[in-house]
Amino acid sequence: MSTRAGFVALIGEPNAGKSTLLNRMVGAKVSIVTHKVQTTRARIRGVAMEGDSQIVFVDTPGLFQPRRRLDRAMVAAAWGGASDADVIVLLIEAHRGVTEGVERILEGLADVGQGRRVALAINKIDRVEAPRLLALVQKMNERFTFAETFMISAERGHGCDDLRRWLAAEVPEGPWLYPEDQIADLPMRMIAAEMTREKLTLRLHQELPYQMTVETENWEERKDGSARIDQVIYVMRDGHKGIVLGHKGETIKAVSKASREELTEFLGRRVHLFLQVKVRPGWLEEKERYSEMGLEFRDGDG
Ligand SMILES: Nc1nc2c(ncn2[C@@H]2O[C@H](COP(=O)(O)OP(=O)(O)OP(=O)(O)O)[C@@H](O)[C@H]2O)c(=O)[nH]1
Ligand SMILES: [Mg+2]
Repeated sequence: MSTRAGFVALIGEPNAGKSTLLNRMVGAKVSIVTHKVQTTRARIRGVAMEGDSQIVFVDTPGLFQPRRRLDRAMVAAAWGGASDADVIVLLIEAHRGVTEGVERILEGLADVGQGRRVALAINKIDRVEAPRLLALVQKMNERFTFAETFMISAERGHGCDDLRRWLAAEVPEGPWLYPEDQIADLPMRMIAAEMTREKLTLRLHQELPYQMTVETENWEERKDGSARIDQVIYVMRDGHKGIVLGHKGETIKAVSKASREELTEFLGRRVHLFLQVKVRPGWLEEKERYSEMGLEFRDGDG
């Protein structure tokens, strides 16, 4: 019997539920999720098996109109993910319908979708009534030739098995690309940094999550089987540092605890996590920060 394997890019506006879907497909939390937009910053791969098919899901940053250098690098990574994939799944939110952002993505797809199968996944169906959903399916299919339309709830799992089965038949014949038991291919140090960034994003308000980044500086395996992980949180201003630390250090303590707990569960062993906050006004313009995030830094792109 022949095997199949291929890449499936999940694209859509920020907050559409791409990372939630990736985690659901893989069956583990590989990509971080928050209720805020622009959570995912780089391409994140998660591997799912379905019968004889290996589906490599590529979670991408949301597509929006970029302003800053970081935004542009994120959007470029997302379109790059789509153009490298065998199949593209466009996620839209059932309750928001065809937004301006969705219109712009459809324009982009007219180009990037050429010669590629593109499926539509209407997500968050738990938030709308059936008649509205059917009208949306029709409207979207008038705008673009989707190979198939799925109505799903990534959070609750509705429709996700159907989508996975369909994708398993869509990826090309060929040998598997990863060992059967591998679920992600992001370096552990990056997954660990992402977990801390998620906890920070959940606790910090307004613009602050967009003005910080987290890096794992050091990872030490200890003789007793535990891991010591040192991370740096880069912020842009002194005032931000104070907010991240919180009154009497309460915020950073809570973040550290939540991140450590999740890392402990993920790694299946004890974790000692040390967080440090550094003020770095120009981090958004530093090449090294981008490579740590898994993004491309293009000169003259400022
Ligand atoms: N009600 C409902 N909420 C959902 C569903 N799927 C995802 N969400 C929520 O939508 C929010 C955004 O989810 P993410 O998975 O982070 O979205 P994303 O598309 O990866 O967002 P970016 O990384 O910012 O581009 C989170 O609060 C999720 O819990 C769903 O099926 N139903
Ligand atoms: Mg995401």
